[in-house]
Amino acid sequence: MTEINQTDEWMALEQHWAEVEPLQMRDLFQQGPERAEQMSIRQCGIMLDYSKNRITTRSMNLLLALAQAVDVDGWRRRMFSGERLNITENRAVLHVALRNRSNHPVWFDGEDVMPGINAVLQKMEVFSEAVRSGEWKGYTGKPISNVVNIGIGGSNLGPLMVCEALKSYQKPGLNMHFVSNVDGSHIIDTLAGLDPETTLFIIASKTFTTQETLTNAHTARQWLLDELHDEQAVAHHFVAVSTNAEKVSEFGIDTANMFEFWDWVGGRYSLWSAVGLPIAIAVGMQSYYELLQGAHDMDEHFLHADLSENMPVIMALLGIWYVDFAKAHTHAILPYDQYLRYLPDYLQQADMESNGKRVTRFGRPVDYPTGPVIWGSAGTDGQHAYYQLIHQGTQLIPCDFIVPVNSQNETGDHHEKLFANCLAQSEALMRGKTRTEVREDMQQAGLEPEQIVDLLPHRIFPGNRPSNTLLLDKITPSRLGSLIALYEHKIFVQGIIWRVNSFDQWGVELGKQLAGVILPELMDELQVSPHDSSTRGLITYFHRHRKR
Ligand code: G6Q
Repeated sequence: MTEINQTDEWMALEQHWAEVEPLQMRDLFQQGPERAEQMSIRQCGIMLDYSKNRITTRSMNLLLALAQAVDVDGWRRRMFSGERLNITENRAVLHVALRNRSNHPVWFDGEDVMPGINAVLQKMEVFSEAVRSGEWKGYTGKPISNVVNIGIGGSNLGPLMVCEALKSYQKPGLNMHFVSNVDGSHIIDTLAGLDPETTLFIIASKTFTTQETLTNAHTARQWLLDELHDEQAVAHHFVAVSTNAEKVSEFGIDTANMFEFWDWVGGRYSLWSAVGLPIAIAVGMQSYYELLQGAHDMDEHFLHADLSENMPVIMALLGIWYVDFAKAHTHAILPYDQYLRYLPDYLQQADMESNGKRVTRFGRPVDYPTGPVIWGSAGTDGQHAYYQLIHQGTQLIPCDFIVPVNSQNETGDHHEKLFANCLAQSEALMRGKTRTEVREDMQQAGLEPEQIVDLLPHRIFPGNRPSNTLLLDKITPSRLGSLIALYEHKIFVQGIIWRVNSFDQWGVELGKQLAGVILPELMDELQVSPHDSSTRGLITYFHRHRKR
């Protein structure tokens, strides 16, 4: 098979970038008053304006030809029909079935997965309602007022991000906490001030073997027993979310208190499974179903819409355009909503773990860039920090601005100010500030001609810096579901074009193994295994300075 960067479609895009590179977006806007209208798409309550990108109509046509050449259409159908797309782990990729609110059968290995999914949803509903209503009691008969989710990576970031995003939907008096880091400070800080009698722990781990999670879980268990002095208390205060019943039972959690999911749910795609239990407890099952529904609506759009009118496909192609043709190395996610502050972290995992790959599905090294570095934070704070580099640095950094039209906390004119800042940034990045404009500004400010000459180069903004703007009427459970699914499918399409397996994570597995190798040597000075002189020296330093 011809490598993707040897295809006619790819080479046409390379040539086309050379034509587009000198074009200025501000000129394109002037020449085409309909540009914003033509380059916007509305779907599932999300409005994507992608007109502030360094593209022409021809760019989009050439990008779409690339999508057709790799058969995005066929691949999307293959994912939804339960094919084992995760070839290195021989697994299907069926997180879309978890939110299949149409409830049509989804077949995998000759079995409809929907009854199993519905049974777990039902169990989540019963349990979350019991906790929320106070019917579920702790060991001493008190209702639960604090829920601590212990998990890491995919078993943490999804529920953490969604619970925060839907903060205004949370039940007052029921506080959610998330512990992920094996640094003892995380769990110690979280437990400080909590009462074991009214605290529920959810131990979330797909494998139930992850060192960080199990260490934190054991510490939490001990903390509980130190106060309640009875092993029987564990059943009232611990539940597990996992695919590994044996390990859950070994830990001492009754499998009746285990919420199941399946190996065809990738960790980073698991918030739609029982890993979403903290979300259901925090916002109620009804809102959780709405979250699933929003994602399902986006799934339907992605699966059925023509590629040229397909929101995830368009976003994926724009990303490819910058990474592979404009040679951008990073992509910023900039939500203008305080409660979306964990979205950049969440998408960082979703994208970088999926497409941070260096060989194709066929095992051949790629010689074109794949997944970019994903980063960002909630606006407006970044404007007072790293936006400087986005405006005037030497790197091209495509940005996604995400902003709701209505706030979760309307107060005075805060929201108008927030919104204005968001739009002003994308406009400034696109327009820049020319030499003439900067000179006029300084003349008007009364600067001396010599000062103007000195300052001029520093105050010019080249502009032509691309961004997408995503508007939502409000961050509701359903809109949030659609937004997350939008990015999931964007990542999927990019993986198809780059011909990588977006569903494994051998780099993450390596980290899990390596920590296990060094740990015995830190616990016992006499345990020595071969290392490079740097690692050996660092271990020796640790022993010399460690106060036990
Ligand atoms: C996600 C990754 C990874 C995983 C964590 C936690 O796709 O596989 O982030 O979620 O390493 O793994 P467990 O859920 O098995 O503890």
